[in-house]
Amino acid sequence: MVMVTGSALLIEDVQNDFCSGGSLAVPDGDAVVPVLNRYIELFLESGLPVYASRDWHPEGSSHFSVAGGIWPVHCVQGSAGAQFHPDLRLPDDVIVLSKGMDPAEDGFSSFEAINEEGLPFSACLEEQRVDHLFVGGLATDYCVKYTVLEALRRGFSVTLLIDAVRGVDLNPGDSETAIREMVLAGAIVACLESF
Ligand code: VGL
Ligand code: ZN
Repeated sequence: MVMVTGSALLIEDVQNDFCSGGSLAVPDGDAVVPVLNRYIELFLESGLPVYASRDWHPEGSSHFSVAGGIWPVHCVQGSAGAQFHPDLRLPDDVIVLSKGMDPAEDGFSSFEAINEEGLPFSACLEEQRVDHLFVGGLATDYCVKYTVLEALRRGFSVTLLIDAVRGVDLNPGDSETAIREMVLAGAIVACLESF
C-alpha cells in the first residue's frame, strides 16, 4: 500500500460511549485503539492529514429512543461519553470533526461534519487536496459505512482499514453485510500489514 500525496486518514467516532462501559458500547470496540494509534503515526510521519470525527449530539436529539429514534442516549455534546477514548493518541495536528448536531438528523456520514472553525469536511478535503481516504473506527455498520459510501459517491478513492473497524451488529451479520456493500461500491480493503 502506498500512501502518496492526496491520501488522508479518517478515524470515525472512537469515543467513550462506543467503547466498553459506554452507553452504546460496540462489541470489542476498544480493540481499534492500538491499531489506529499505529495508523496515526504512519500518516503523520508521512506528512499526511489525519481527521478524527466525533458523534456530537444535542441532548434532545430525535436520534435517541427517548425522542423517537432507536439509540440509547450517547455522545451528548460536552459529556464524558462524548470524549475520545483516553488511549487514542491524537496529536494537536489531528483535525477534529463534529457531526450529529442537527437534532432532527442521525448524522451518520462524516460528510455532514464540520471542523473546529465550522468548515465542512468536504471543504477541508478540497483545501488539503485529499482524493483518497483511509477509514477506520466505529461503527462499521453505521458511521463507517455511511461515510465510505458517500465518499465513493463523491468520487474519492477509499481504503477500508479492516483491522481498525468494529460494528454494532444490532442484527447478527450487519457488519459483514456493510463490508460487502462498501467493497461492492468500490472500497479497497487493507490492514496494517499492507503498509
Ligand atoms: C453511530 C449509532 C448511532 C456511529 C452513531 O458512530 O456509527 N452509530 N450513532
Ligand atoms: Zn449517534
